[in-house]
Amino acid sequence: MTASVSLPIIDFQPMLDADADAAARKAVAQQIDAACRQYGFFYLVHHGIPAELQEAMRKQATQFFNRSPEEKVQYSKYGTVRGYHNYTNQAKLDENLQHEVLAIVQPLGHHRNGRPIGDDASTANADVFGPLMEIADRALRTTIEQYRAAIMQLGRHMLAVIAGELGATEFDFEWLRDPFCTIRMNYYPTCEAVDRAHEVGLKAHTDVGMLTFLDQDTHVTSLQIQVEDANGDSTWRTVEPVPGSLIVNLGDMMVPWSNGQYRSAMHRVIHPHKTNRHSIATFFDPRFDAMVPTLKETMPAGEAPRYPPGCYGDTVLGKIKDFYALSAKPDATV
Ligand SMILES: O=C(O)CCC(=O)C(=O)O
Repeated sequence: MTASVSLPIIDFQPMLDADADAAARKAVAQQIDAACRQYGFFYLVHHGIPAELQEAMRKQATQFFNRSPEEKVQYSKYGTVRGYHNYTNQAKLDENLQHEVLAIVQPLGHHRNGRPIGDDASTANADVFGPLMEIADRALRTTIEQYRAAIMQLGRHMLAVIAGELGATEFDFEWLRDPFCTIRMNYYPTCEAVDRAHEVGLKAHTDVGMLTFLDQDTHVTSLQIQVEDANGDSTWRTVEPVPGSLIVNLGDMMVPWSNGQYRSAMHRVIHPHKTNRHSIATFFDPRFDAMVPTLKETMPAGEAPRYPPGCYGDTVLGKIKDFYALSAKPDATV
């Protein structure tokens, strides 16, 4: 059995409380900074996302995955990131462990008759992201929109805290204007409900962007992260659910931004359980075409950054096909 990791449980309340004293805020910022260095993962409690909104989002996810296969497949944009994917039926299973996903890529903000309007980076790369997704179900759509807005606000706040801890005195990053957001609603069926020749789960990966906020079911332990010991050797450890928390993890762009001080940790899901599991991963990422520089305060005087500046969108496009093992139409040879 895989041993579990004791990730720090960080209480964000002082950051949300106008009356909290400076010492309490500093203590929170220091805990976040230490967790970013050691694990690239931590639990966040009293994060300010209303419990009713989290509950509404979970309810929408559960209702969606409970729909019939015929209904869910209406949300498929085969061969692209956006929409519904059922890796349980996928021929090329080695590419990804068995699970189902509803991937919601922005834009979400403006709709007419349930259809998104407007243009952005994802529509400019529609061959990868897929055509804009119509979410006719009003409750699903509005819950996603509210949840996304709340997490984006938390993302900006968290990044400002982290930047301050890295020495930045100002937080108005050009590359963070119009952050790119994807939400992945994940569903892991029971191991009995699927072909036993394959494992239920999600393959090992790092996230591409800045910060991911993960809401996971609390009745089962399936998430694992790679931790490094003092010799630099890596081991997989399970992440026990902590009720009321969001898990925050750092994406790849945080490494060059912090000049290599922070970790973007590999993680995966192994779900050999007789009960199903839901999780909702929300990615708070830079503007799609932004070049994310190294934060100048992280560079010792006279030294160059350890990493060349990377364009977020190019990095995503490069990584996407590997990660998603994009689903082909069921009758196609994969
Ligand atoms: O289901 C989980 O706990 C992890 C989800 C995840 O890593 C992802 O959707 O990228």
